[in-house]
Amino acid sequence: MTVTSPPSGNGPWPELHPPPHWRVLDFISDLHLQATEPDTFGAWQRYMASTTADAVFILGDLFEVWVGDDVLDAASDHSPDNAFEQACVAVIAATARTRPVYFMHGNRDFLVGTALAQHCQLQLLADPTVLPFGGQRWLLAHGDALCLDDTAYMAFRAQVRQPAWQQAFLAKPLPERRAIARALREQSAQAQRSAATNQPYGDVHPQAVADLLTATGTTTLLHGHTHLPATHDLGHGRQRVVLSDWDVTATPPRAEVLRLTASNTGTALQVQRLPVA
Ligand SMILES: [Mn+2]
Repeated sequence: MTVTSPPSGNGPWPELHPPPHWRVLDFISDLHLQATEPDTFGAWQRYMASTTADAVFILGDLFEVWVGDDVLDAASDHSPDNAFEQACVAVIAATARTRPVYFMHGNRDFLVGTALAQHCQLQLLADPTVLPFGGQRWLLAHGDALCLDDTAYMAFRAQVRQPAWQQAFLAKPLPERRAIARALREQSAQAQRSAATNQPYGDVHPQAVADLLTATGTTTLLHGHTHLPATHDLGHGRQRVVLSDWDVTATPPRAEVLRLTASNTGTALQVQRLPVA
């Protein structure tokens, strides 16, 4: 089923128009799947196999790192991480055979490309994307592009989102890419430890959020990235809904699906946070 529309006549913002029979949409993000955390993978695998939603939206950082779609060609990749990545891809493919699965890039998995999307029938979403659903206009985003106060990260993001940078990176041999990704993660872990605050991911910039809601004609921003799950009333009928990250081994475990359920008339809406662990 193809429901993604090209940018509408309302402006440059991509809009996704769900088919009218959709009632239940699931949103997840920031699972940071990695081979060293099999319990989080297991919880995600069980969720993906059992969800009854009409569609699943993954709003970024599904993977702790994604170094290029050529990891799908296992024969050319001798990393121990490869088997784990293949297992993740199989989970997506199995769910995508039963319902649409959408994917938006996060700051860890922005190199997920069209080859992976085709391989497992994943539908790529631009960041941000407007979603009219349940009588509201939602704005879906990963969230990192709105963390303007983290100037070091914003500079890094501007660099790595350039096609030329990505082409040069993807041209490197897989083992080298994995080593670079590892070094970057260690660097950012170091930076987090030495930061004055306890909040490693920064938070979204309130004015940037307000401006984006105005520009897109939306009322509710739905995003991940900050690992600060909450629903914020922004006044003027506006809200910011933040997804939970997943860490099944944390105390208490964090693993949550945000579910939107529209009434049969398609106008009333229920928002639920469903624990998965
Ligand atoms: Mn993120």
